[in-house]
Formats: sequence, structure tokens, C-alpha cells
Amino acid sequence: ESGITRPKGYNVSFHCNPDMEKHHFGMTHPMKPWRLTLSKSLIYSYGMSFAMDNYVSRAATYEELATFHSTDYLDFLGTVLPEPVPRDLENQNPDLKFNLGGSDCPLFDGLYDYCSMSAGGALDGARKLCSKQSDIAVAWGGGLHHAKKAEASGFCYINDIVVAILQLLRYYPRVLYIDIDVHHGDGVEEAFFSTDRVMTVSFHKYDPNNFFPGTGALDDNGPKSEHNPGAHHAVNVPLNDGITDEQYEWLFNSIIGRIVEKFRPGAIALQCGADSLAGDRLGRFNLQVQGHGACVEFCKKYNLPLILFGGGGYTPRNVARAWAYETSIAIGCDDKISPTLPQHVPWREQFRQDTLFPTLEQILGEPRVNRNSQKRLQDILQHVTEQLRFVQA
Ligand code: ZL4
Ligand code: CA
Ligand code: ZN
Repeated sequence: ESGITRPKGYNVSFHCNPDMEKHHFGMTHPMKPWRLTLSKSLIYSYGMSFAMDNYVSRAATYEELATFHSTDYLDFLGTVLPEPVPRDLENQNPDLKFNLGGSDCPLFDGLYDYCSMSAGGALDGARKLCSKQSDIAVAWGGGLHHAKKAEASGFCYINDIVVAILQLLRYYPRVLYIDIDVHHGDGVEEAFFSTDRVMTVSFHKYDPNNFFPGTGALDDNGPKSEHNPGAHHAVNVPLNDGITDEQYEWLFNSIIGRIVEKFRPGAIALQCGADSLAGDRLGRFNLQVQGHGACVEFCKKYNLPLILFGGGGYTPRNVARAWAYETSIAIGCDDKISPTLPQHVPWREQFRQDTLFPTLEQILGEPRVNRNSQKRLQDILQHVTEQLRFVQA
């Protein structure tokens, strides 16, 4: 008896496809679709599935993917086969088509199925919001924010987020996109550069020379031309190594608070990349599960249709903790779930500590040095506040 019950007055839908999780990018590649299996194992062990509408998502169709992607690209993606002998280890091959086949975006068995299932979950979630069958949709298999119209990038081939937001735009005049992955949400930003119906906000580690993708400076706010309604509708929050829960929450709540007030979105799409957590294999921040989840909680408070996507996350046990906690926030049972992991979680040995909320010391031994001064964070908030003067709902 978990004591977890259905939320009163609203519905949460959960979209996943077990077939997606079987795919492999390669033995040592950081992206592990299997982290989705681990996340669900925690979510189900806590009994949360009894409080949601659970859907096995279908694969998105070619036509659905083509609402954003070019048909040239989709046709190629649908026919390329992995090479029997792996290519050069470094991503230096000059004849990569659509950036496919390098070390970041390798070709693997079932690649097209994997991509279309990721997008299918996101799109199903968006449709549940549009039809008012659910108030919060959860699609942890989505969130692949770097994919471009005709190019793969940074482990992402199909931009499920853009496809889902295009669906939301059929019903909602304005959609707010928020991205807490440690990387810049460049693909989503670029897709909506020329419209004032989507405002994109990305919080990320920014170092143009040493951190992927190198874009997302504070003053990159959309092409500024008189004829571009999308000018000023891209918000970028560039951060340094080691940011803490306390600083991140303050900045997130201040910025998102002002944006919602000014932009008045009809729906919110939140990418919950878990590589912004402390101890991530690729990340640089000191966020804990609580601080990451606080962003979901803050967005939920507006009572707007909300879709949650996954994204990055390269230390699977912490990805699973964050997305399980955030599922509980969506349901509204976060105050009822035990901070001690359930007794009988499959893959229990993956979780070195039996807590949902490991301390920084448990995660890292020694936390990363925090290189974010309060002064810099205040300057960022100041810039965003001034930027919002140009935004009219
Ligand atoms: C790897 O170990 O910064 C890929 C990628 C494969 C296996 C063996 C190959 C070894 C780290 C990363 C060579 C790897 C060289 N294997 C990778 C400029 C780069 C060119 C490629 O969370 N090399 C490119 C992409 C980023 C670059 C981050 C985040 C996605 C998301 C949403 C994408 N690309 C330098 C790196 C490994 C690998 C080890 C790797 N790649 C780390 N960071 C990158 O935002 C899902
Ligand atoms: Ca981000
Ligand atoms: Zn990332």
C-alpha cells in the first residue's frame, strides 16, 4: 500500500514506449535509452501508475515528423543503415550527410524507430492537453532539443519538442517553452526564431569554446529585424559551473514569474534534462533532485496545460531519481512518497544509496566549485527584465 491516490480535479497522462528503451547508441556512448527503464522502475515501484492515465505511445508518422523536418532528411534517416565496421572514432568524417554517423549521432539498429517513438510520445502528450483529456502530460522519452529541420545534432535526430509544440499551437495562441537541460536548447530556439507565438527560455552552462553547443549567450534573443515578430522571444540564461539549488531556484522563479506575467502563455512545455544534476557524466552543475524538481513545481502552480519532456541525463541512477520525483510532483503526491526508495525496486543495485534525495556529499564526495556570483545572476535577471519590455502578449 503506497498511499498514492489519483489527484482530485485534474488528470496526469504518462506516455512511454518500452520498445524505445531497447536501442543502443554504442557501448561507451553517454546516451543510454535504458535510463528510461530505470526511471519507470522507480515510478512504478512507488505505485504512481495508479494515479495516472498510462499510455503506450505509438510511433509518430512520417507526415507528423514532416511538420518540422525536411523530407530529404527524413527519407535519408529512414534508409541509412549502420555500417558493419564502425567509422573513425572522432567525429571528423567530412562526408557525413545531415551530420549523421559521427560519434555524437551514430547510426544504430532501429534508429528511425527510436526517433519516431520518442516523437510519438511527445505528440500523444500534446494531443491529450489539446483535447483537455489531461492537464499534465509526461513524456520522459522526449526532450531531444538539438535536432534541426534537416540535421542531427548532439545525440538528437528528431526534435520531438518542436513537433509537440506545433501541435499545441493549433489550440493555444501562445506557448512557453522552458529548458532546464544543462545544454542550450538551440534546436527549439531556432525553430521558433521568427514567431511571437512561442517564447523559448533555456538555462544552461555557457562557454562558447569549451561546452556544447556553444550558443545561448545572454544577448542572443532572436534575430532583431523590424520584420521579425520573433525578435526578443528567445531568452537565454548562461550559467557557469557549480550552480546550487538555492541560486537556481531564485533565478528560475524570478525569470519564469516575470515571463508568465508578460507573455501570458496558454500552455507550458518544460524540458527536464537531468544532466543539470550534480554528478552528471557530462554536466557541470551542483543541482540536487529537490532543486531540479522545484522547477516543475513552480511551473505547475500556474494551472496551465503542462507537458514535461525528458532530455539529457547521463548518470542513470540520478536521472531516474529526478524523473520519479518530478512525476510525483505532477501527480501531486510528492508530499506522500517516501524519501527512502521502495524495498523491491527492480535494478535496486543501481542505486548506491537507498534515498530519493542523495546529498551532494553522497553524490560527489566533494562538490564542484561554484563559479556563479550573486552579482552575475542579478545582472542576468536585469537583462531579461529589460528584454521583456519588448514583449507584448
Ligand atoms: C561521446 O565516449 O561536444 C560519443 C560523446 C561516443 C564513444 C566513443 C567515441 C569516443 C562524450 C561525448 C570519441 C568521442 C568524441 N563515445 C565526441 C564536439 C564534439 C565532437 C564529438 O543532453 N566528440 C562535440 C554533445 C557534445 C561535442 C552533447 C548533449 C545532448 C543533450 C540532449 C549533447 N558534443 C566533442 C565530443 C563517447 C562520448 C563521450 C560528448 N559529446 C560529450 N559532449 C558531447 O543536450 C539529449
Ligand atoms: Ca537548457
Ligand atoms: Zn544536455
